[in-house]
Amino acid sequence: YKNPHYASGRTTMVHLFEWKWDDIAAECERFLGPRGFGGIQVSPPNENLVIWSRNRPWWERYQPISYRLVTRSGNENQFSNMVRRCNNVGVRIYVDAIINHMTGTWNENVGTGGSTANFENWHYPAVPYGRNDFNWPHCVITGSDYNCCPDRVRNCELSGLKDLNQGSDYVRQQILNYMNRLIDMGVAGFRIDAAKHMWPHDLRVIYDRLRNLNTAHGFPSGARPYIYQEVIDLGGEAISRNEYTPLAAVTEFRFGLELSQAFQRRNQLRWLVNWGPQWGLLASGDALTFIDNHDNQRGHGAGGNILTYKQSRQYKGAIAFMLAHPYGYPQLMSSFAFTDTEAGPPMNSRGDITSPTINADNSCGNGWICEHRWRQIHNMVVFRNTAGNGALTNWWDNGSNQIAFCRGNQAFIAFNNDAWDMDQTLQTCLPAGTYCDIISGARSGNRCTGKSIVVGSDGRALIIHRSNEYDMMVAIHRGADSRL
Ligand code: ARE
Ligand code: CA
Repeated sequence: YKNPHYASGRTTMVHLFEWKWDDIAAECERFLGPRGFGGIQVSPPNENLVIWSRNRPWWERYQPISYRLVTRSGNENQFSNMVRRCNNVGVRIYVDAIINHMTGTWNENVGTGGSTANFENWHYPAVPYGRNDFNWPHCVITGSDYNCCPDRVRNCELSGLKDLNQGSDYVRQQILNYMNRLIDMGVAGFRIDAAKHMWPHDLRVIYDRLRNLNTAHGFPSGARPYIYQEVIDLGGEAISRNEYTPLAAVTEFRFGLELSQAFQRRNQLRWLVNWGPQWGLLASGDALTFIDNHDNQRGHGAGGNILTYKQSRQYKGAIAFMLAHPYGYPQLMSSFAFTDTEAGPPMNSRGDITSPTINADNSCGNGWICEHRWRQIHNMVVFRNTAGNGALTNWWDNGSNQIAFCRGNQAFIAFNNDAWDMDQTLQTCLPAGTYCDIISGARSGNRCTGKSIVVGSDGRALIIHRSNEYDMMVAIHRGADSRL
């Protein structure tokens, strides 16, 4: 369950938060496929409670009312169409699966597909679930439970959301019907929402009864879904991420926290020389890595001082480090703009999500940030694909916030997060030639639209990087996108 089954040569997924299925299909064909993205995490595709009393917040999608595939992102046809079109251009789909709970009690009770529920009786007729399918006696998780009481974290309600009993064979079967239907449609795996709130032995039973990936969508025969479990473990709680790594991959929340610190100069970049398990991170193959996610970018979930699109210079630095460094399986965040942390995606007065527009410079409009379309970010996806399994070599640092390293004989990157200029001749590991920096620009025909870097026959290059430049890094690699 730890292999994302990316198409060959691809390495990176993006969370297209709250995007519509038709827009995602188009984005696969016009941008993500051609530019080497490996996959997409989509918002939960199953029916959720409509919450007009809070003006359709983003978090209504974490309140399931049934497993019918009808949401503001689209219907079942649109979903399966998207999966097919994305797979056709080499981009995999990963579903955010909410299987810990159903919607909490609320003053509204109609779902995005028209289903209703009788909350007081734990009755969800569109599944159907009834009283016996939930954990008893009824209880609600409190903050201190995370420190003392694993059984309460697993068997009580997370923020009042009705807590399903995954020990029940009937409940397991409903969950499996939902997930297996998605596998048949061609999805490549799942994010398991709130995995910490479910017993590892129950999850194991569910994972082991999932079907193999659909070979008609280009997966090898016998391929198991990629599963990354949302377990927030910043250390010191009663439940450890290590209880979940024997099952499948885990979201590594310490990764974005530490890099956010370092790129905000709360820690020197030179200490990243041994980035990985020596920092207390999971084994590389177990870790789904990211800087920000849809929760902590707005102060939900793990919190912490997390970099987001709002501090773009430092954010791009942290993302570039994530993508340049061999550790982990990276996921990019692609956001809609927000100031109100509860606000949902751009929508019209009927509550329909409005699509991103695409500007001439490739950026998005209409309220969508599309970090994945920022040149500094999508060019680094190509950098990572080019670096492949190449080892990290030629580490250099100035004893402060200037660092540089190579990946195999394929790629080289240098960062200057100091308040003074960088002026160094560095060993690059690349063949002699002129390379276009893929951060300040790109290669265009026989010239570079940004900086160019000359590598000598000894593999060394003069790297001059001012502290006041627009971005804090330069990156070059073999391959047509960078080498002249
Ligand atoms: C909303 C309202 C609540 C209301 C509830 C029920 O905000 O006030 O009581 O609905 O009506 C998201 C939002 C929630 C929202 C929920 C349902 O973040 O605010 O509740 O949707 O609409 C814990 C979990 C972790 C979870 C985070 C948010 O362990 O799994 O809390 N993250 C996932 C998703 C969220 C989603 C849910 C789960 C629910 O990514 O987007 O919630 O499906 C310590 C612990 C962490 C704990 C954290 C916060 O750090 O280590 O484990 O995270 O505190 O409590
Ligand atoms: Ca639970």
